[in-house]
Amino acid sequence: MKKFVPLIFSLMLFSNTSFAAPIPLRGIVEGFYGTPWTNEQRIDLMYFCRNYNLNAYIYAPKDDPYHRDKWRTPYPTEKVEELEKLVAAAKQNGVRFIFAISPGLDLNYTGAKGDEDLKFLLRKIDSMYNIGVRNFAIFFDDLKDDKGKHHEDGKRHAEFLNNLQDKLSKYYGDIEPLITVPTEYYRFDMINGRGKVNDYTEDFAENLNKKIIVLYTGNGVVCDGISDKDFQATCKIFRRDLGIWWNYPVNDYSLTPNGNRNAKLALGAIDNLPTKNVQAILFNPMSQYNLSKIALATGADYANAPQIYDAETSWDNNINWQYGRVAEAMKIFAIHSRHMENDWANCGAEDAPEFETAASLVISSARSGRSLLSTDELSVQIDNMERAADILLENLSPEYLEECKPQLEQFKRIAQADRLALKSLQDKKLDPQLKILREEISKNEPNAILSEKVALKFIDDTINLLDVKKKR
Ligand code: 14T
Repeated sequence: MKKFVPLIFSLMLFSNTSFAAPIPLRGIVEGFYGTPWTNEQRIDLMYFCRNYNLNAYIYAPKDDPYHRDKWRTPYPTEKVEELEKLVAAAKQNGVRFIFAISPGLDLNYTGAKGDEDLKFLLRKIDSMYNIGVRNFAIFFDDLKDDKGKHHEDGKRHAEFLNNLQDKLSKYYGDIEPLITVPTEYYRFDMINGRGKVNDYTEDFAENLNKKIIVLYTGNGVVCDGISDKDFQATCKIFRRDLGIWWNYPVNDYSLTPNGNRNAKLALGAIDNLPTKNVQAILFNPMSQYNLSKIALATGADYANAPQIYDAETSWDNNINWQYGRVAEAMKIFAIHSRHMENDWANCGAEDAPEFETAASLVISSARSGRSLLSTDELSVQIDNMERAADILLENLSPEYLEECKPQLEQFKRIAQADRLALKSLQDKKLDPQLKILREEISKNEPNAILSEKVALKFIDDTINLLDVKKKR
């Protein structure tokens, strides 16, 4: 004991990591396009935040007309009453309710019109102040036109925010500093190819009041992480420690040929975020409220102890807590649906790496033309998938099932086709039923995407390999 105590103290003195220092402002930004969450879900989220030691919620649904398109228009009475309940729930649970407005589409900055617009904004803020809101955010994201041209220059945005900040500090004694997102909100949009900072960002950063918290999304809009080095470099541009708007598990960009949103579920862990000097972390979730809680819980673990966070452990523990007796089934489903990628987005660990390894072994063995080796592992994986789909379809509660039924049904179809693909490879003959199953899967892809490069690919690889009609 005598030796142990000094050891602990010297460890604390000499390690450069402070023990479990949480990120000061940490929580959720409801900032996605598409169907906003319901007020009941938001109230439930406040309890979730308390349980997970999160202390911030930003109200910024892109599809709330009063947030962006009609930002000048006051909320109708029923909406105000709803928000008032939510603000009270936030307060009860130790969560800052942060009200965001995105006025950038048609905001006037100067002259009589500028004065008038400032009044509109102050009026909207005052109506929220009256129901108990003490935190506000002004967002200038997604304002560029199709040619990438800006609505406004950076200095104008900065001066507008500074002026608003001064007014709010003067009129109200108890409002916390503003939070903002500039128009150039990801690093590769702030600098040119040679690393020089663009005018908008330079002017914005140079002029913005030091009190105002700036959020950015990383090197891209949806990217695979932010290194400490990149984070520090971006902080340097803004001459302050930044906050992060993290675009995972948001899936509003997961569009399908017929234009449905939210087709792929982001059920993985938050990972690869900076370990120090982060002022704020806000996770942008999926429209699927309940299913967002896997990633959000891991995000809370990260936000509460960035230096010791371990994504895999956090993911495993949180699914155990959230899903109880169906946790193992949920893990099998979730592992096939966590990597989000399109031509401009890339985030989340690869889907089902173990399936991928097992499938590649079988495919390359089949390609070699000799007798098929090592099918056991893949066979187990396929059985597990099918069983997991059934367990979840039968046991998930209605609110959860409602958010993932198409995906679970698709998961089952894919597993069944994988089973038939494996059998075809073993028989060295394509079962004609496999192509029919594959078409069924394609038909349902508009509503449900998962395991594209893994379990789905195994079916396609098999068809390509065995389909004699395809060969010359
Ligand atoms: F404010 C920002 F930090 C931000 O991320 N803005 C939007 C956000 O509302 C949306 O949910 C998110 C993911 O789609 O990305 C931003 O919106 C975009 C960005 C794009 F590059 C929408 C389409 C894009 F092509």
